[in-house]
Amino acid sequence: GAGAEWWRGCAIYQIYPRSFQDSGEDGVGDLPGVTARLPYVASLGVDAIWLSPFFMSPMADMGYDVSDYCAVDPLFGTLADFDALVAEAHRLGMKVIIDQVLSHCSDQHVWFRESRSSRDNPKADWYVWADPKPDGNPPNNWLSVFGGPAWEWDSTRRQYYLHNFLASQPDLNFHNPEVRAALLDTVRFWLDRGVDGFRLDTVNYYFHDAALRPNPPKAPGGGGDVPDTNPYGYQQHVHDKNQPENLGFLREFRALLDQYDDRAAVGEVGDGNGALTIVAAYTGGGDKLHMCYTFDLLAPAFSAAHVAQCISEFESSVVDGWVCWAFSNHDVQRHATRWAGEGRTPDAVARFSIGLIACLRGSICLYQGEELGLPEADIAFEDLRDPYGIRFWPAFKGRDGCRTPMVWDGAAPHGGFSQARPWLPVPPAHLERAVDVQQADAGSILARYREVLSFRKAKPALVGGAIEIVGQTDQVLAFLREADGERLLCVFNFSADPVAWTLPAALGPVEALAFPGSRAALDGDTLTLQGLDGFCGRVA
Ligand code: TEU
Repeated sequence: GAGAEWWRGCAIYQIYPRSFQDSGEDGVGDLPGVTARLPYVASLGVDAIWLSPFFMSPMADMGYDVSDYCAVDPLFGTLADFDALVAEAHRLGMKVIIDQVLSHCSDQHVWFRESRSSRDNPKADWYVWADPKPDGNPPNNWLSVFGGPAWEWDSTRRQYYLHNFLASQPDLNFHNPEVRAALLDTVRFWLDRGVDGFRLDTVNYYFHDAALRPNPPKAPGGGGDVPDTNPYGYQQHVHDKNQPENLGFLREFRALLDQYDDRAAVGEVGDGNGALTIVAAYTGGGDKLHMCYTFDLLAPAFSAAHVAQCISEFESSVVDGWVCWAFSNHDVQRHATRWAGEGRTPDAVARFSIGLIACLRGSICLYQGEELGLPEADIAFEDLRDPYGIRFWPAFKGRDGCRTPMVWDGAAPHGGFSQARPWLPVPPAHLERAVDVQQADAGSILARYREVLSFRKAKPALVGGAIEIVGQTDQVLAFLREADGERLLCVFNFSADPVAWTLPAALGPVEALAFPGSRAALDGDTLTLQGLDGFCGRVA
């Protein structure tokens, strides 16, 4: 309600519009399709949806290359369709968070067309242009996340421009106040249309070092601050991201949001070690972002020690900031597959992980299809659409394996996603996990998601309480959550084998709660957990 910090501890459901529901016949999902499925989303018990980009775009990076920030791409519908979507979400009691890709835009945006037309046009300085070195090479050694140098030669201006992602995604020059004002105008456009919040794409890349100092090198696998996935080289990203000026812009951005009631923003901090300390900086003080997420739990690491480290790193660096945890999204392998192995099945991982994320301190982001326990799809090279995957196949197969369409009806063609051949194929193995199949089964993964989310929502200690780690072994992580005088003990067994764990004596008596799906047994001070089991109990 008004004034309440709805974002603190909320559950966000990420929708990738291209793959949610096609209401037309082109095999691509769209906004009316999303609207038609919102009652299902609300039935999960989430508080908000995050819509991946639906803006005008040549779709070189599936919409993360925006050519008009204030228009809906015809592939997805119209502004009227968007308004209808927001109205329906609000009717169902859900907030709407949209994706703002402010760091870069498409090379087809009119701003960039003008900027590249000459060295002295009014927008000449809206992007990051630099002269070549005397030998013709790029001005420095910065690398693009998507491979190769972060500089592209432009033969008209006879200069290079910066792109941290595709060459068709030129980086906007945040040092120019006109650029910042123009971007904030686009944010205002959507605020006025009634959106409740924003997911800020690559928020750590907004500013660059104006002196263009080279990044220091890093040995492959040699540690350093950023584990670099760029097969073209390794470097520490010191001067091309996380610049101190970012904080000033985030304050400008927040001041705009605060002119409206109850709006919130979540930033994407794609970084290596230390990302959670950046989250602390970007969310502390109450005058910047409300929350951020990192890739710490979107990574392959799956262990009690890793989750404990993430909790500790965040809790020790953060005074008053807030984190949003995610196990899956449209950029990484689905976690049911990523964390399977060593006796862990994808199904068991899915059931375990919703319990775990529901008990973590922070808001939580769920990615469409994870509530069905969807495994990563195996996409043939000929079917790939992600430019990142096409470039690096087979060393890196790209991000299409997590972007295949939702499966609604196990008996319908393409799982009920579309009448037409979908833009990415629906894996046959996904059909038996379709929504209609799981709705009919009280013991399904989908049912588990609903039960766990409802369990969490009813417990202020889980939604917003403090956290303290009280036990950690090779297999087990135990922590306390506390709010309003209620203390909850949460214990998780990350191994596929049963394990007995002794409650700390200092805790006192604990009463087991009906934590959905738990197979744990508490006997005196001994808690026996089955493989990939969770427990939640009330401390007297
Ligand atoms: O992602 C930024 C980002 O950090 C990812 O590129 C990540 O490193 C990679 O996907 C891991 O495999 C955001 C969007 O989420 C992504 O979809 C876009 O491609 C990217 O920005 C560029 O806009």
